[in-house]
Amino acid sequence: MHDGLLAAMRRSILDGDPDRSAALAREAIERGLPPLDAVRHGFVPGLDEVGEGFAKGDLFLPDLVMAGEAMKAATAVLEPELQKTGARREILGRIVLGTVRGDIHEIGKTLVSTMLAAAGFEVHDVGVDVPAETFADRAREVGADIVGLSALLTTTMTAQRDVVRALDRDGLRPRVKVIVGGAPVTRAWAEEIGADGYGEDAVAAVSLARSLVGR
Ligand code: B1M
Repeated sequence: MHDGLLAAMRRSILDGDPDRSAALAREAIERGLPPLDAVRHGFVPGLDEVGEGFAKGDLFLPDLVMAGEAMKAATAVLEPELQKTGARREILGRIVLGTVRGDIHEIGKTLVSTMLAAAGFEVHDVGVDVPAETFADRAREVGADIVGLSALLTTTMTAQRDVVRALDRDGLRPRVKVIVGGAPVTRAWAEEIGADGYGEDAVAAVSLARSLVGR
């Protein structure tokens, strides 16, 4: 039913066209396409294709940058709708969430942040390229139940372990739980570094966070 729209969304990312992707996001809302479907089945396939092209050497850094800009423009339009999907006032728990040091990928992290907030968590988004100590300091400051760590590069995954160690060193664990995610991250990696869970995507991250706070 929305095949044409989803294909146009994918195309807008491949073209790196933020005006078009934002317009298509608005069209999705008007036509009643669930915002998470627009992200998952419309825009993300475009990003995946750009990522594959980049890995093969068919596309270059500017293509990656423009695809990222187009994705950000679309998610900025969809974010308020994503928040509405589970709007509730009761706070399920406090989460400090960010992308680890050395890594500036923000789109997946921000999506996870939005979905957690929509589910009822108080989310303290500390941004991207965040040092381990900042996660620990912020977790102490806000009385976090969970620290969430995103990493998109095989070279920055190890920084997730640095955060687990920083939390251990500061005596915040095991009270503060750690969840990890991002394209190269696996359940086995989460276990290896002593994290409390791995979320494959934003929806899985929400179920995981709920189970860790007993909700
Ligand atoms: Co980058 N990049 N990038 N990039 N980039 C990847 C990740 C890559 C796979 C592309 C490729 O080569 N195929 C590759 C990594 C290879 C590797 O290490 N395995 C790569 C590379 C190499 C690089 C650079 C090194 C390129 C260079 O400079 N030569 C560079 C690194 C910069 C740095 O961080 N230091 C770089 C830069 C960039 C841009 C800045 C240009 C841009 C990001 C723009 C931005 O974020 N503002 C960018 C982009 C857009 C990508 C791709 C194409 C798309 C990433 C994305 O946003 N996906 C990506 C290829 C790809 O993933 N297909 C690629 C959509 C998003 C919704 O998915 O982020 O996976 P994702 O998040 C998902 C899940 O992973 C999960 O839930 C999210 C929603 O479902 N999740 C969690 C994420 N975090 C979670 C946390 C959780 C739980 C679940 O709990 C806490």
